[in-house]
Amino acid sequence: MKRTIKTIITLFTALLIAIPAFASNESDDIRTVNIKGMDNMKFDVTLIEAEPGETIKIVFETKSDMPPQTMSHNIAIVDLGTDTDAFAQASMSARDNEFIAPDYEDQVIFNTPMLGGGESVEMEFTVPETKGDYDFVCTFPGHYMAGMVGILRVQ
Ligand SMILES: [Cu+2]
Repeated sequence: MKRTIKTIITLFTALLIAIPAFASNESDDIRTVNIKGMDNMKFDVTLIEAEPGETIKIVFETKSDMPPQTMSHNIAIVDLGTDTDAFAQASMSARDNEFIAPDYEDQVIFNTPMLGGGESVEMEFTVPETKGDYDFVCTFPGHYMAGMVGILRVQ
């Protein structure tokens, strides 16, 4: 009887160790895409290639020593057919909504929060099934106009 209890406890302990290990192995299958927003108002990566329906982990970081109200960045990926110029223009004045214009929210398929220097975020994103070139932009005022843009290429 004593041995049975010990066996059960051993099995239970083994299970407790095994479950998190399995879970972490699974998340390792997700491809990580690292992107930084720089002081020159550019992304260090301007082309992300992905497969339709793929899940990717976007790790985004703002590299800056400036105060956040002067230099912050985000990533907003817009759907195919979106007027990216108009979206970026409208978002400049949407400070209360993380600089995402409410009128365009349904055309934003992914966005990070606005991050100041030294801040970073990890977010999973399911790539659309429809192939094409999706624009991604930083919507901090002036940055899109300065060329803070890139393409998510789904093929
Ligand atoms: Cu920016």
